[in-house]
Amino acid sequence: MRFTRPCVLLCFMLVSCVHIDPVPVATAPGRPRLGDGTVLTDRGTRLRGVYWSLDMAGELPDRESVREIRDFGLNTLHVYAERHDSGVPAGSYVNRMDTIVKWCGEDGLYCVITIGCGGRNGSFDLDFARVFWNTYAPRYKDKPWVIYEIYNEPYAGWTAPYDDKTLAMEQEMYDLIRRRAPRTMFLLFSYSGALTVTHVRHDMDRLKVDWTNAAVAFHAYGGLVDKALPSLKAAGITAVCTELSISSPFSDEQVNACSIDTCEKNGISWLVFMEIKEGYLAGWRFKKEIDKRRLGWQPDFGTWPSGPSACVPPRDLALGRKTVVSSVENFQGKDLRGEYATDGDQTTRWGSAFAGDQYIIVDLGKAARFDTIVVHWDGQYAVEYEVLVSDDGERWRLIYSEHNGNGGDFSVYNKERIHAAATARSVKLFLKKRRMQYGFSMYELQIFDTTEEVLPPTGH
Ligand SMILES: [Ca+2]
Repeated sequence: MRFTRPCVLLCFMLVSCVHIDPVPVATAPGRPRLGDGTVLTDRGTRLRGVYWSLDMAGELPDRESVREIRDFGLNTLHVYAERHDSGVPAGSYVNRMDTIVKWCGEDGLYCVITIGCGGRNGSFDLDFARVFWNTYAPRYKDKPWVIYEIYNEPYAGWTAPYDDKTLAMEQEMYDLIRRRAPRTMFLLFSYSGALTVTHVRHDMDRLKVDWTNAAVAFHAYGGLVDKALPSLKAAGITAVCTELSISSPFSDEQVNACSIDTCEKNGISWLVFMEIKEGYLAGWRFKKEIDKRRLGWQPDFGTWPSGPSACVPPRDLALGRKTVVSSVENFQGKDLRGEYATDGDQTTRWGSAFAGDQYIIVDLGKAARFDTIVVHWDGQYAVEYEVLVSDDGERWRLIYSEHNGNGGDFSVYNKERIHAAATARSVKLFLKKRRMQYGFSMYELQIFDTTEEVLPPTGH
């Protein structure tokens, strides 16, 4: 077709005025499938994603935040659609959920939909779940890019095996979803804690489920996936990590890069517990952390990040350093020595005498800058403590006080992150008040400089 000159001019003016998106238009993904022990895209690649919490305030993400997901090597949006503890009836956000599903399709993204728990993780509401899945299961049954995840962390035991009541809920929701969305891929359990093959098998065997288009969801907290994933794979259990992050030493960065590395090396699809907000994926957190830890994978869209994954963990300045403590508990004939808190072994611990006012001092060998201390407590954490530093081991200066410690939400993660910055040679935790009558006890005391640049690896 030939254009007349005015038409060409008009077209030129229009094009000049509108924003031109440089990313090619995506097509909606087809049905995911199982393969290699995980859920794969229709192209055979792994799911990799981030999340949006519609459940918390009922707000849509901004359109651009969804669109930019694929610019960061990702292909999935994990949506906590609604929650049972908000007083908002199930199904209330259906119009907003429609919008998110539509955007995902337009952007070539998979969309994993689940029920959030708000502030009540470790519980579920059966009536809420019934209404929720009766609303949503049929609604997106013909949207092949939508995946259903029955319920986020529904059980306060956090890991397998679940109790009878929770398994009954999983079974009922499985039956409901299968009936109303026969072809939709979906995920069960959403375990939070450490997994063992025996316990996961126990739960799987208790349910009547066709595992040819369903898989086990788990969350990779505490570095526990390192051991669990190879054994799950070896046992032929198909699994997807639907959250990883918070137990990173740098928990507020919400990217546990080394857990991503573990998932990549084991060929498991993964979703980071990192909300999409303007700028999060770009300069501020995701990209920075992935680059810093030298992670890579073959992205579905674009060219970042590329290359093999080779996670460089944060450097623990306390690891293997001389450690002095005020007292040592003898537990079942064995001394729980101070050095066990800095040996890098999560199974060994320091335990103090059964009294308040105890200390642990780590000599870093030379003056070093740090800004983060991570304590991996045993059940007996300090409610009140101080952090002091010294350059000569004699004169101490206070850099941090805690009067209401909770072990860092001990019941779930048992890691307490302390924001305490200094440049000094020795670090002392003066533990004043105990949670219970026993001694203070910690598995590991780690000290980090989160601003430290990761140097390129030398050699091979
Ligand atoms: Ca230890």
